[in-house]
Amino acid sequence: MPDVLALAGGVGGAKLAFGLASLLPPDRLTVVVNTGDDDAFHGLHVSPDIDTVVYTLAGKANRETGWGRQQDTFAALDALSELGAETWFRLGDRDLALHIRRTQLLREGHTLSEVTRDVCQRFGVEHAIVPMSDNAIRTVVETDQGVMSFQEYFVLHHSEPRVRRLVFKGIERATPSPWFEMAWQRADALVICPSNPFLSVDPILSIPGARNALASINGVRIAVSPIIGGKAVRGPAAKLFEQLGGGPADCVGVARRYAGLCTHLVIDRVDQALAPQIAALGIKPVVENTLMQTDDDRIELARAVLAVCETG
Ligand code: FO1
Repeated sequence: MPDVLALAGGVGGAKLAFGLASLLPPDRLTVVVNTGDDDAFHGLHVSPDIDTVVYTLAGKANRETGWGRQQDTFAALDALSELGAETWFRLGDRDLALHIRRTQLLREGHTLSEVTRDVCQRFGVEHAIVPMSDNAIRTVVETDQGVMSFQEYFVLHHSEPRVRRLVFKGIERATPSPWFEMAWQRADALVICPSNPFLSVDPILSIPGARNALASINGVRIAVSPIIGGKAVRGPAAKLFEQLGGGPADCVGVARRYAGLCTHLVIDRVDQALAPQIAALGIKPVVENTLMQTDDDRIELARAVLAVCETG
């Protein structure tokens, strides 16, 4: 059984992480999560991608949105709105409890890695879900409508502004979290979940030393394309290919971004005709159903990914 290091962003990443966690024992999987989307709301530290992965693995995620907790209520947010606070970022009551607790523990001097580990234990998640770094790294989006935080771009402005550049503020001085570094030293397979290559995966790869260390993992290094039939399952990944000069939004564009890092790329059956172009980039295409609508879909895709990890 391979020792897997998986890279994940929010909803798409969490779905494959769920599949991997269903098949691998806890000591064989580390999920390293993007924290570039982290932000402060109402004085609280919110880590949306970590929470999405934790809630999903804990069986607590809102299945309609993919983020936030199932059956949450919004009484606190309504009360905040009454008091004049901005409430475009929808934090449910139960979700808020996590941000209050996280903020309190961070203020007491604990690292984000330690807080995340504690939360996982309390939610009964045995697999390691770790932040990419314990340093503050913030994705700043430079657009035709001004410079904004990632959540302002994504939630407040619905990813509508045209993106000119992404800046991962704080990345130059950031170090990988201790569990990320341990995982890349130990892993014999790398799995890049179907997360946004620009907004979710690139921050992780941009931590000094990370991309080279991951490229040195001696084994299969496999990504799953988040682009199916030229469209992103969710979010702005497709338009970012066009806006940030990555060529057309298709799985070949995804392969180009991971060339030199990945040995394999899983593409959807609808993209089968593009397989030769991926092979021409030196990446082995693997054709599967990649749309994860049910828990069974998540597990089946994870099974296919792990089969490649074992056989190469
Ligand atoms: N996404 C939205 O589209 N609208 C929201 O109001 C929103 C609130 C929210 C609260 C907590 C949380 O953990 C995630 C939340 N998200 C929301 C999702 C979040 O913006 C994205 O998942 C990412 O950061 C991109 O991966």
